[in-house]
Amino acid sequence: MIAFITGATSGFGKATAELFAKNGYNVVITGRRKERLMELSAYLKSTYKVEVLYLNFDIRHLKEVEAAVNSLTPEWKKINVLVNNAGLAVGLNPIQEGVIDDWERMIDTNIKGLLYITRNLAPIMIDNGYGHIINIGSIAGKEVYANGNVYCATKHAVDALSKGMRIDLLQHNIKVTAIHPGMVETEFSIVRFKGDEERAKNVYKGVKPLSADDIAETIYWVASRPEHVNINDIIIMPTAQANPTNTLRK
Ligand code: NDP
Ligand code: 8X3
Repeated sequence: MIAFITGATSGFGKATAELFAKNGYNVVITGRRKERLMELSAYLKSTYKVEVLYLNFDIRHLKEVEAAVNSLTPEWKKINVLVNNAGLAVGLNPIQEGVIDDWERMIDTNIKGLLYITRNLAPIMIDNGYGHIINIGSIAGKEVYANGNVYCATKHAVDALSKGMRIDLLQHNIKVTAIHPGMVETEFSIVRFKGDEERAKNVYKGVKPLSADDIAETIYWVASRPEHVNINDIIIMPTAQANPTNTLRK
């Protein structure tokens, strides 16, 4: 069994790669930070005795995505599960003060990057006659909060694309699931606040957020349902969070 996980250098992606490896999957791990991919690859191989392929590329660049997918050998093309996880929020500004470069990074990564990967891997799954695409959306793809504007729009796009993919891939025996987490403590807020670790920590102050392992377990659970069962859509939140703006802080 093979799982192809984008954005495996940190957060959900890294935890998911480990959980699939622990369960005997060979894994393809991707991301821009090569050192981290190399470290994770060595760790997974030695700890779980599975095969690991790391592909170091920027998901925003179509040519890099194509080259990475074209480098897969026939054995590595037998992908059972694709986790479209790579993504980010950058900035938290009202629309009238939005930073165009931040918007482009989010749109290029969360929407176009996810599309580039899917466009290149779905035909391989179709040829194989099986596959499961698990898209990581967000509660920001179900609701909108102040200053979340463009990030929320990109995750609403992931929600819509997941529904569209499910229809288009139905005839090809390919499952499509979308998972929409609330607050999870990873490097997400550090990236959103451009390295301001203090501001990032404040996001989780007084709250017990979800962990990357909570999301990995959800992804693995979804992927391990019987052949005839598909989980279409999941919203998963910390107990202390009702929606993006109502959080119980102690
Ligand atoms: P992290 O910042 O910890 O991880 C993000 C991952 O995405 C990294 O591995 C990063 O790798 C990769 N990535 C980002 N940009 C690119 C790119 N251009 N090319 C390739 N890989 C890229 O965040 P999370 O684990 O929290 O986030 C994972 C997903 O979950 C994202 O889609 C995020 O929007 C979503 N999400 C997060 C929530 C949270 O509260 N944490 C809640 C809901 C959804 P590298 O930098 O090495 O390229
Ligand atoms: C991350 C969760 O609420 O910060 O997608 O948008 S939120």
